[in-house]
Amino acid sequence: MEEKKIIFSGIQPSGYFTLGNYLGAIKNWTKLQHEHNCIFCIVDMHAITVRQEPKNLRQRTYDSFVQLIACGLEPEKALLFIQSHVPAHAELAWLLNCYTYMGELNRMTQFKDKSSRHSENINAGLYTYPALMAADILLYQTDLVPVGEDQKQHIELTRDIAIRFNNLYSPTFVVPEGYFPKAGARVMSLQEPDKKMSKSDENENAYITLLEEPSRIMNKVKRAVTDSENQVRYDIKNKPGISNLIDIYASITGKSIEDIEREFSSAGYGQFKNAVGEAIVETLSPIQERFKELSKEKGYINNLIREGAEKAERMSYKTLNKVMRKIGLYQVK
Ligand code: AQP
Repeated sequence: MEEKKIIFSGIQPSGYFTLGNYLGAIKNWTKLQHEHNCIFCIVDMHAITVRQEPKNLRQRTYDSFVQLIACGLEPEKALLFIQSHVPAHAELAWLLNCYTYMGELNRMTQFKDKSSRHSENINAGLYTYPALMAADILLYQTDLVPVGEDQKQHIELTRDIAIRFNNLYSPTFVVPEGYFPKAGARVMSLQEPDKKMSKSDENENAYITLLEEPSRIMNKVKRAVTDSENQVRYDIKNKPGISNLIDIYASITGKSIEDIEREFSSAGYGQFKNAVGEAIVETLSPIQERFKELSKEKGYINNLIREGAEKAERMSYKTLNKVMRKIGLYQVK
């Protein structure tokens, strides 16, 4: 029998989860939890690399946990926890910082992108974000990291750090691989379709959140930037807006791009956008219902949060102790 793989992935509570987060990450996680040993983490320490309002961050972190369960993650199957509750993440991140080169960090496009968007706060945490991400992944001896394509570069760096450490000392970390979904890997902004959809975009019309009301969803899709051809045809280079909507529709319905083009060959953009909007609403409605019910159960949710952290702590300290020993940090036996 094939051995179960260890899967790790994280998500930031830096805003409310978007359709991009769902199609690129969470939806996949709900499938993977049945086949593998899955660990999913709300990475609040990553979120503070950009200034957050404390009250909002606190609420969003709780809501993020509830949303993951509402989306179908089962705490009996997958380990769910909040990053800052497990100190080994910060501890290993410091150690790995000493094995990560500035030249490597300088090349990270997410750093370039976020530092240009937050020029008033280009902090060291934003710069060393990939070392914390490497720590998140390597602590659990992860085999696979399911992420959207935007994270490819960070996964490569995590692999390089793991290989470097293993070569310097002796095999310590499993060298993880990225695992990218075929559909939904890169959901683009509805307003600037050459940029990815982001939960922290200043323009609210650029993204759809999982908790958004149906009428707002329909409106946002209607307003999505397209082109003047009025022909539902996939062409990322010349028709990025409509191609993005086709991608979203394909990812939700499971239909192929060719089938969608055929189905809407005589329809205009208005009719197609209507179908896309309705498909999104239909997918999100049951999630919203469950979210409403679950968020009232604060005692139950807080217990799950506590249990997740305890389990993650036990697992992560095994790796952390090994790393400290290999580096030569003095330990009392
Ligand atoms: N637009 C996207 N399309 C597909 N996948 C996406 N992901 C994010 N945006 C898209 C995937 O969602 C997971 C969690 O991402 P994250 O919250 O850790 O950080 P992020 O990638 O920086 O997401 P956002 O929404 O863009 O957050 P902000 O605005 O705070 O930077 C990852 O697997 C990611 O690939």
